[in-house]
Amino acid sequence: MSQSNIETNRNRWIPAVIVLAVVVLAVGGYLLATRGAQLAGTGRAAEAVPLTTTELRKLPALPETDAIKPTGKVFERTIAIKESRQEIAPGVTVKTFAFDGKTPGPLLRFTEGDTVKITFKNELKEPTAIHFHGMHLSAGMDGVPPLSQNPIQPGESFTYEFVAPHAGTYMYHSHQNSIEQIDAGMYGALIIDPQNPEGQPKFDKDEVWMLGAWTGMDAGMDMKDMEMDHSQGDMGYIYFTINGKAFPLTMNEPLKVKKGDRVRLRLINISNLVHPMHLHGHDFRVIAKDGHPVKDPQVMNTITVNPGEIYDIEFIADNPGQWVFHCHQLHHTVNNGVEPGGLIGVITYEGAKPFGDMKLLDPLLKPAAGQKPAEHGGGMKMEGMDMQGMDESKMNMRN
Ligand SMILES: [Cu+2]
Repeated sequence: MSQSNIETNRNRWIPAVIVLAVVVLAVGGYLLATRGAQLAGTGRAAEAVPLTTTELRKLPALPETDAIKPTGKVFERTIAIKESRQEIAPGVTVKTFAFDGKTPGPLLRFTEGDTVKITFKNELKEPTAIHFHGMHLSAGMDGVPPLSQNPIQPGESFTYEFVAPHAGTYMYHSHQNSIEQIDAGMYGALIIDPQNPEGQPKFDKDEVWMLGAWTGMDAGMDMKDMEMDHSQGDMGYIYFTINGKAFPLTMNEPLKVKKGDRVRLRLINISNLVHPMHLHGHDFRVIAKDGHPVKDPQVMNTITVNPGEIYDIEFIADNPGQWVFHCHQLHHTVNNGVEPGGLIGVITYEGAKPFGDMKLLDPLLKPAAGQKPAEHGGGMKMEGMDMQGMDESKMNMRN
């Protein structure tokens, strides 16, 4: 084909392209105009729709406590620390070290100025000590052997006694052989309520989510002698729990709300991992960190909770349905490598139905009988990995 023929052909095409463009614009314009008329007909085009966060941003910050008077009331509690067993993920039951047999342990809740006496009975085969995380106590009550006390020996008890300091969300946990005892489940939440109700907001819901991580091993196993497969987990952690349960077990205890509820959720990270917690369908405000009110609460929908950090968040339940609030470190939303699992909490509105078929979760709820936790989906997942050029004999999947 000569150069002039190409030019001629191109010239023939130009009018056709112009006609096509005009047709596309005309049809598109007609559709937009029709849609606009439909919206105008319902009045929706003219109406300004308020942001969902408008009401949330109007709420005042939590008041600060300046001084605390002793109330004269006594809060007394005895808690046994003992070996127990807990199902942390469907079909995965591990030996735990637990407060009164459960992880997390009982929620301890009292008021600023109360005289508090908490006795821990050590029924384990090893020494322990309990630390009240974030609370200003006298040094002898801090639970850190040997700086603040001698370890509580097996069969012995120790009573921590103090006047409850300022209001907030806290936790208690082992501070002896911590990595092993905390990983075995030795932790619980603690709430101190303000003694002066003036200016305190009223919440329709007030709940605690304690974030934990598990190796899937029984408590008390000597890790050094174990041949552990760390390939899938994060630092050897392969199960991730909210209040001691991984998704889909978390669905048995969802955060239940009604439309219009003002919800306070206290997030406590006792795991050794960072969890960016992301809420669907709502924004929230951080109203307190580590037991201290935040002066100008920030509206957001993802909060990164570091190990040992505690955030109180609030949101208005203004979007009915069933929603997830999950860690966005997606290695933490699995049960031993199988998704979905782990740190997925569920918020469910009264009367709300799921839009999909919940039977899809059935396979996750019924792991094969006789499977040991370490065998669940074990080994390295290779899908999506480009193995070309890799010398398999040099790959060390175990450490
Ligand atoms: Cu996480």
